[in-house]
Amino acid sequence: MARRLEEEEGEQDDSRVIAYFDVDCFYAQAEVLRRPYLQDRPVGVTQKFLVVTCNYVARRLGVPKMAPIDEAKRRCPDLVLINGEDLTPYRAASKIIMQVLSRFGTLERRGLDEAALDITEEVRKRFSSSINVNTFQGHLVGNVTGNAPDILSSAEASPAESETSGKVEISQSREALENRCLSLAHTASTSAEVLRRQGDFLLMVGSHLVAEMREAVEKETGYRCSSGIAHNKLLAKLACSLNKPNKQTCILPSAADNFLRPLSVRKIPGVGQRMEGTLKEMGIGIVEDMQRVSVQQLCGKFGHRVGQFLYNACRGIDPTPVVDKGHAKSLSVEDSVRNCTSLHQAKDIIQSLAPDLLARLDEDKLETGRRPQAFVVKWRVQGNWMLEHKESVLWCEL
Ligand code: TTP
Ligand code: MG
Repeated sequence: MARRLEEEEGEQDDSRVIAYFDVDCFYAQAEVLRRPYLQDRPVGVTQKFLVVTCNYVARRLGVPKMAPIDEAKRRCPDLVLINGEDLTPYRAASKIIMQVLSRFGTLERRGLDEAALDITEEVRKRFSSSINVNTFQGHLVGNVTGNAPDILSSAEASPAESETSGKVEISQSREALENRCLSLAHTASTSAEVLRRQGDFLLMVGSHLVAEMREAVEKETGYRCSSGIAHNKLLAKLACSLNKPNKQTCILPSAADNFLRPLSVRKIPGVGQRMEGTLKEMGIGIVEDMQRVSVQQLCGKFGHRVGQFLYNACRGIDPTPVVDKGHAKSLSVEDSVRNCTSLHQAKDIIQSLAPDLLARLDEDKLETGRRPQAFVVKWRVQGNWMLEHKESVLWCEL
């Protein structure tokens, strides 16, 4: 059993180039783009009593994301607040941003302002044609040192360095990198084997392409985003959040373990507050602690799927492919309410949500020709927060 589980972690394919994109302060950026005079002012976007996000001017003045409005105003009295409860403009912006990105590779949407892209094919094309080695851009996790021929194989950060000097501005080592790239490009053009083994180098070329993609997004849509580049989705997502806003970071496979080990388990995508608590009870606070736990223990505690995911994730392993899931299978609208104890109140809530849903169904029909088959109402009750639902097949066309 143990053997089978560990085998499931799969072969690490270091030859992929995965880019992860996250739009900077998305809703706030959308609002500022519509009102350029707010460019240099602190701006927060509100939903109910929360500032769900704010621009980086506001963040520098001490306003965090998801702050209660009172608290945000206390920290930054000049904060300009804009109501962001109508998501229509954000959905529209998301669509055009994703359209630009999808020109460069297979795109998997991960929410309104995030996407993972497999850009391996485009990188390989550039790799075997001409590469402008003078235009490396972004940050690099990995200690780029040594003589030119050894640069990529020695790109490791010690645990102590991983948070600081481990993030090396590529430009600092430009001369050495250029030498290495030139020699590799020369060899690789004649040998597919060299190309396959030089995953690090593919990521470097990927960095170059990602800079171009971010530039295309900004030029064509106005939006700035940050990006991560790595050989899998997990590492690319983690890299993406390392240097924000409007920056990109590449994690080399050889540096991944040292980078991951000191991180809080909470940094692993999918580990929420509840799982963090359970892991704490097991004596697991950071990724390094998790690496010491067997796959059987993790599967015993969290079930096979999640246990196996955690076992892989803490080793920087993520064999999952980037999948273009196409149009969403369902459309939903939701809201949280303080008080809903009667059928009458429930009807009012559904009526207030319906116009947005109907507008989106019409838009979806124009794009895909689909009409909905079923209508589902889901709700959570304060206290146990368990999701309950009732489903009904639609008897008429909406
Ligand atoms: P995020 O990408 O988490 O945040 P952000 O884009 O505002 O900022 P960052 O630069 O750190 O990426 O979320 C995207 C948008 O989703 C955000 O602008 C507002 C919205 N949002 C909510 O409405 N509620 C939430 O709980 C979160 C996390 C985000
Ligand atoms: Mg974002």
